Amino acid sequence: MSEQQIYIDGKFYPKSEAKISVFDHGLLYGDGVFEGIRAYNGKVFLRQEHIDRLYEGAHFIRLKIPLSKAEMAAALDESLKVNNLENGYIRLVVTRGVGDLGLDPNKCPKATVIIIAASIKLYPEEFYEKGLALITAATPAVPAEALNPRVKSLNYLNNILAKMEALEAGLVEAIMLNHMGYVAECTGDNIFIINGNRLITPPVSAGILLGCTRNKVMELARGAGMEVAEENLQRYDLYCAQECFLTGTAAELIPVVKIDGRVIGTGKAGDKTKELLRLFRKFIAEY
Ligand code: PXG
Repeated sequence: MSEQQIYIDGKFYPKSEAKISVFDHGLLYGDGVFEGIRAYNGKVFLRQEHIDRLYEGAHFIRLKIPLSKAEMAAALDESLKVNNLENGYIRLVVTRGVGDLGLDPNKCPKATVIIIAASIKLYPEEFYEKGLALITAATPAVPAEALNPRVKSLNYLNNILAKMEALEAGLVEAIMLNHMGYVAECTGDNIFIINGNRLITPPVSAGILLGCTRNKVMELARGAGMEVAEENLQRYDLYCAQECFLTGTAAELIPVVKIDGRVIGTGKAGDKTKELLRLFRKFIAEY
């Protein structure tokens, strides 16, 4: 197999030659935005949704992306093609670009655009059948007033600290609460509960990333006749929920059966959760 080809600023480089400057402010300051995107059956999944979120986040941090949205879409497609990938994972990164050793973003004349298309290591099927156990992290979510988590920025340290707590506990994900004590999201996934016919997830005002998977699952649930609500949740609501699950690009939709050592619902993947997973996988297959 030929070497993986990485897109940097309009050109493809073999992985071993794909390098950026040590003066790039993405590295020096975490100044930039990114997306994690899936490809299924040779198509970039939710391509427009990811591009729209990237450009909105870039706008918020006053970063001009040197490509039109259409050009970016074409670059994503090209990255799949060049790497002969049908199914995989695409990391799209836009940094402030090369500057000097000060914070001043005006010293960075041009943003750096990087696209890495790779194969993806899937979560074991067991997670989907048996469900995950989670803990609530002691590390709180970054307040929206500081750096709004709606921006998928290159500053993920806070989430990484919470992820370490999960790993320390032998788990793969942790729930992050906001500064009010309400549930925000997990380190790389959004969270949902189900009670009766109601699907409930924290609102954007809780300080979350508006997940592309989250939005699609809410749409599918409405289509299936469920009532969908965005409401602030306390840990109480999680502990007493009938069903719970996570959504994310990598995870797709994974049932949650234990939180902080407490059994959620029946302790098995919930029926409504399984139905939503089925609908989501059907949507992917027909995409
Ligand atoms: N919250 C956070 C903080 C995230 O980083 C999500 C929610 C889910 O959003 P999407 O749009 O993916 O439904 C994310 C996304 C990885 C990885 O490599 C993480 C994400 C996406 C892709 C890969 O761990 N996080």
